[in-house]
Amino acid sequence: MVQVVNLVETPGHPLIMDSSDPPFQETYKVLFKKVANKGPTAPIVVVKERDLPVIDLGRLSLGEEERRGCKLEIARASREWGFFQVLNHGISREILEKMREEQVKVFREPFEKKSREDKYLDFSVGSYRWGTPSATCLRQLSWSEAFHVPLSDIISGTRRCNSTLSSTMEQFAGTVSNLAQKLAEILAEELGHKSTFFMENCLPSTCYLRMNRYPPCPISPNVFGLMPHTDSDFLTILHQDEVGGLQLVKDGEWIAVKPNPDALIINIGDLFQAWSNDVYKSVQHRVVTNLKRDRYSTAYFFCPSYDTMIESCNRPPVYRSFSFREFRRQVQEDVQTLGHKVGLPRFLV
Ligand SMILES: O=C(O)CCC(=O)C(=O)O
Repeated sequence: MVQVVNLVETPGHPLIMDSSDPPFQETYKVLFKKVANKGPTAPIVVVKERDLPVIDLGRLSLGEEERRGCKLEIARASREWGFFQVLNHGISREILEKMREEQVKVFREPFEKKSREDKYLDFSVGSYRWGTPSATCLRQLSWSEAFHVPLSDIISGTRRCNSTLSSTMEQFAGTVSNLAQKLAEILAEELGHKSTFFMENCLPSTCYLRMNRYPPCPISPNVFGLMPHTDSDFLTILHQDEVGGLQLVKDGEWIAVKPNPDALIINIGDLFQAWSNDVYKSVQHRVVTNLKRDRYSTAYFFCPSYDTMIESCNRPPVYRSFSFREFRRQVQEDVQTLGHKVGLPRFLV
């Protein structure tokens, strides 16, 4: 494999990257130099590792009492943490492994090839992302690459792509979308709403699949793999590998999530926080880099169609109603003009 020596070196870490890695160091050399000139920066605060609530979804197929208990736990974790893990989630190990295998394969392709994703994979233009084009300081840089793919690109009927990767993605998304529907319905029901809203508005073709790769970062443990953010969806289902690095805010402090190979991670997104009138919490999360190891994760974003109106299910509403299109536009505008997402505070009544 072709190797290029990068431009900024730190003692003890000769910076070698291979041809599949995006050119982080060359592209962001001004940011790295700024930091090198300033001397050591304040480290990302050391965080405690904690287990997230773990919920066994197998209980949903047991008797009434078990089912009830399980639903209450899902709602409680969504109120108190905005994050939880699920076991016996119905996604087979085989599908998860196949998805990971395909993901590793595609990220191993040369950078030049990946960045022509529309020609090479037939994904929509802009699906392949890396770094943070708008970063003006190191803290705004995400040391990662991703394929952020609208599922309308790959689902049957409208299929534009015809590769093992896209059929694996389709299979993965098909099973994960059932889980997302089930969880959304439970969360609505626990707010007292037996709703067909999610079934009608969040179709497999309106959701997104994001394959993330976090290359080892030899520069500094202070570089984020993914900047702190909340998700702009109803809920996210995440499958991560054993490397670790995901952190989230709990009671005002950053905590690290201990990887659990049998579990999927669920988190509440901004749209559910608005829909539930602030009952369920969309919390900030981020990924920290690893000095030596690649890390992979796959996220399924449960989203409605762009015209869907998001209205609080309770009165008086905390947020004015808005369409998903409006929300996304505002997020994009804020990122471009301010360098960061503002999110729900823009929509307060
Ligand atoms: O990789 C992870 O653990 C988190 C991914 C994430 O937050 C995202 O893709 O938005």
